[in-house]
Amino acid sequence: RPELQFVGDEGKKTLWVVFVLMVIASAAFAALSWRVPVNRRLYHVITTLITIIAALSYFAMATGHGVSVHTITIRHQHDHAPDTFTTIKRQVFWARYVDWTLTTPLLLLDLSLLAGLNGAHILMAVVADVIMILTGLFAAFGTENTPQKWGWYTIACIAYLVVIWHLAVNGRAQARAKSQKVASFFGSIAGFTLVIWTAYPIIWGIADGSRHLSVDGEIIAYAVLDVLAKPVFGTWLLLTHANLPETNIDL
Ligand code: RET
Repeated sequence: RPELQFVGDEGKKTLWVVFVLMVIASAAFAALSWRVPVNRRLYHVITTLITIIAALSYFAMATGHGVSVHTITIRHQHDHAPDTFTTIKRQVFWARYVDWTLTTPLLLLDLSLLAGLNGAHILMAVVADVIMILTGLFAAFGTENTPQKWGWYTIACIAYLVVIWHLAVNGRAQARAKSQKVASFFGSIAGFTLVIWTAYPIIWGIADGSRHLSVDGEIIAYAVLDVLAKPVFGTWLLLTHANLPETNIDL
């Protein structure tokens, strides 16, 4: 009989709560955009899209979509007896990867515009970011405990380092060239982002990767990170931007 690793009541409730928070954040960010002229709304538009996409993904997950069940067979070798096998069936929420493929580039765009990164650096950071998420998806769909799975994970981590390099090194230098105030705000919000984003591969390793964390535990851990990375990040960015004319982007 397979061991079942499925979402429980706690997990379902969490998915609905985050869905509601993402809807509220989207409405609040849209409302904030009406307080500035249309040509000053770029950060508002990007940030609102981020929480709208997250709301859609959470709605899918809360209603039981965007998830598939993976069967993992683990082989146990014994010295003086034939091998035995145990089977795990675990839900994998692939809707997250659809969300992340779209929202992490948008989050990077927010940070890149804030720093004043040039087009080539933005493009390279975004491409590395998409590679990170899609190779992470390949890793999540490696249903056996095979080396390939952790190979994909390693490639995703390298892509993540490329993203960090573009934002941390080039982003910081560009922000400094803009003004001291922009540099200090970029340092704070990019530092916050770095800490939150780095928690994702750690949770992935404990949950999707090695299955030490239950499906509900995984949902709750990602829920906390998602709220920090999107609504909290967005509120901080938009409110600070309102008082920092050097961050204006004219469209
Ligand atoms: C994966 C697994 C493979 C290794 C790495 C990962 C990184 C994921 C990140 C996700 C960030 C998500 C955000 C969502 C917004 O709410 C794909 C988990 C490095 C950094 C910010």
